[in-house]
Amino acid sequence: MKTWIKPLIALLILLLVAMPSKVSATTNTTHKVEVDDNYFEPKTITIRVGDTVEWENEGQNPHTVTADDGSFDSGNLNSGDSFSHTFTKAGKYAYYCKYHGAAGGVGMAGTVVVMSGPAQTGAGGMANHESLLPILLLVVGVVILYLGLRFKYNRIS
Ligand SMILES: [Cu+2]
Repeated sequence: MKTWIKPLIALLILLLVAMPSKVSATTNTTHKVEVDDNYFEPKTITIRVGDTVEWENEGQNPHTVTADDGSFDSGNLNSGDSFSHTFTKAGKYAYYCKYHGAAGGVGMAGTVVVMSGPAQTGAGGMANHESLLPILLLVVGVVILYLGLRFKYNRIS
């Protein structure tokens, strides 16, 4: 009895430790911003860290999506073209169209507000604990069973 229980416990503990930190609740979403002649709709969009913004030129004229701080630039977007950027840091990102606007919110311009995601990481952490709990209970159960059997075995011998 002892011989197979020990490796089993070792395996279960290994499983518990090696368990990948699970899909960290990848609720990252893609937000669409319409590029039109000559404005962005919505002008200001609020997203979370890790989210992506996709701009699509639904107008007739060419436009650009150019960050004031240079952190992203679509280059020329003809009618029907689109451009995506994923925001990995919280902050306020002002952008403009090179043809119809300028840095500082002049003319054809917009803003992406990126919030740090406490709700996101919180949900992820909870999911991790929920998925680990049954395994933890199983390990504890096996250990108790093992100790019980060993106690009984020792008393007999
Ligand atoms: Cu434009």
